Amino acid sequence: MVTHDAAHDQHAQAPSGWLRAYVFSVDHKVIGLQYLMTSMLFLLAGFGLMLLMRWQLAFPGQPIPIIGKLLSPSLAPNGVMTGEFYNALGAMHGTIMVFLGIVPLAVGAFGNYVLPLQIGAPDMAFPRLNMMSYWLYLPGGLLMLSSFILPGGAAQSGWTSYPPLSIINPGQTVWLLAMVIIITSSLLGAINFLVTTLNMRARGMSLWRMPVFVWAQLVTSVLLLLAFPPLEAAAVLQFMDRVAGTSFYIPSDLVVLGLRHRASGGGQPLLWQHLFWFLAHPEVYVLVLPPMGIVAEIMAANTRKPLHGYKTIVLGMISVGVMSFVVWAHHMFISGMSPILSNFFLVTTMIISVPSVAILTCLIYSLRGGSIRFTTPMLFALAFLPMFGIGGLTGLPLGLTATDIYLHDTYYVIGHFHYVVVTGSIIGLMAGVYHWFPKWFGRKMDDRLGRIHFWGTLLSMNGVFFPMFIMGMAGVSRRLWDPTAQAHNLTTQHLNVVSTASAYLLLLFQAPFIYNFFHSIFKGQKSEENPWQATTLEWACPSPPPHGNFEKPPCVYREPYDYSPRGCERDYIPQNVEAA
Ligand code: HEM
Ligand SMILES: [Cu+2]
Repeated sequence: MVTHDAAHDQHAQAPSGWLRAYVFSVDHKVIGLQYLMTSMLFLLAGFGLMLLMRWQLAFPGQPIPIIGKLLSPSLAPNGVMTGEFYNALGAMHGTIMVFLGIVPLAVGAFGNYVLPLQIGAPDMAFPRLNMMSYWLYLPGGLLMLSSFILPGGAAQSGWTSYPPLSIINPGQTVWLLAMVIIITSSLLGAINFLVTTLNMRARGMSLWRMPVFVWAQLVTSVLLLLAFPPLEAAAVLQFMDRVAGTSFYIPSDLVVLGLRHRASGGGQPLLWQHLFWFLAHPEVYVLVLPPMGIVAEIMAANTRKPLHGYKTIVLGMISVGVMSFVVWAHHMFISGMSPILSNFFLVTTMIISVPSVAILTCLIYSLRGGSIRFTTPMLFALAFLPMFGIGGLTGLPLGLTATDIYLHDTYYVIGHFHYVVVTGSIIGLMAGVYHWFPKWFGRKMDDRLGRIHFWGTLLSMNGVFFPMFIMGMAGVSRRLWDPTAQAHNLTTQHLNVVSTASAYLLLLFQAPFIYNFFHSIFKGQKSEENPWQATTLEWACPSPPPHGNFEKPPCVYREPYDYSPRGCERDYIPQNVEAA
């Protein structure tokens, strides 16, 4: 592999100068950590917006304590948030969490730092492109956030931005601009991951010897590369509808506040829905495949046995990826599509759940006969299995047209996808932080604080999201500013209080994590190269790895998870070790 060795030579020289080393770095590890810090801050910001919304939902019409006084009277007169502000919080919460929180954390942070190490590469294939990806993400994200203080305020049309609402609501123009920047950043990253994985693998690292996490990133990159361009194009068209008088999405004779919309003429609101969901369904797998990969790595290292069904898991991920492009209209069953079409999407949706269940079954089966180490990352990885299971299974009634007609746009949907992305993805990503922290910083996080964080987080997350299933089945709609305005919601209003109280509890239980994270960077127990006695290549270089990662290019001699091999005194053989 010529490219590989040439790249090692290029990287012998470490960058000089503080700015080149830490700010405009082209080193995948520095960029990974930049992504890590930034995306976690965005997650916290998105969480904060949600805490404000949860106050209004539990105690509609009552002033928000403390923060209510600080907000401008146009947003919250006398501390009570307006409906418009509620909508802006909702739209920005969803957008920030998905596009600025989880994707950059799962791909930008974990992918960037861990993937090159796991395939034995000295860096990414295109280091400058990598730097550019981060330096588009940060300004794009800040632009998105700054819309709160720009004229017109933040977008108010949900993270889905359906027209015609999105064409007439204020704030949307900045949202569209920021989205175009963020999508471009993701595309640059996706190309880089793809080329790196295919071209930069160490000698002996055949595709079937790649760790599951690398496969997950590879499939994710393909999804990003194929799904994001349609949304980017769609966003440009919506932008034109707002600023250039075009009418791609505006129907004829649209009347707004009693006046005929000036640009209305033959546009199709449904076109946006198709383009949006063509991205957004594959996107849910972008959110969930990397955490699945992380969980697989952690389970192998903490059960001390090879993963059950490595190839099934990989083929499962590939089939989920392929299938994710033919299920998108299950989000649109009630948009008036023909029953022939809706039956098609019903069937594909049922089919896509098969590989997902296969992956989960393999992971659960991997526990059988293992000598399990209940470390903090392993606790998070274990919790991922049933929690993601609830998320996935509650998707089935949404994929069946008969039940979705009732459940669509209720709190049941909110419960469903939050189980997938919060108790699933975020729990999986947390597991990854505890697992790879020693590699990143050369020190371990505290186990006792980790356990407090784990149990508090798991219980309060369920407290936030489980009541939503009940509310949804009782008929409570999503995107409500004041649930008590409709009589039928009153029967479940107490559940909104439970959910809100759990959300504040969830905030409280992040304190041990935040303290542990920063404290351990400086004062944590020192960690050796391979603290978990794991087999994959990232553990075969120093912690943290130097510039260029490996002292000499590693060679791979075996499958990724050679744990408890027969006739060997150690219970693991790393991938780069030739003889047992
Ligand atoms: C695997 C990770 C998954 C994620 C991240 C996810 C995420 C989401 C999101 C964000 C929505 C809300 C869309 C909206 O704003 O209306 C949603 C709705 C939906 N999900 Fe999932 N989902 C996942 C898995 C599944 C599975 C496994 C199924 C079915 C087999 C499924 C079926 C649906 C359907 C049909 C809807 C539309 C419901 C409606 O609009 O009434 N999802 N999902
Ligand atoms: Cu979908």
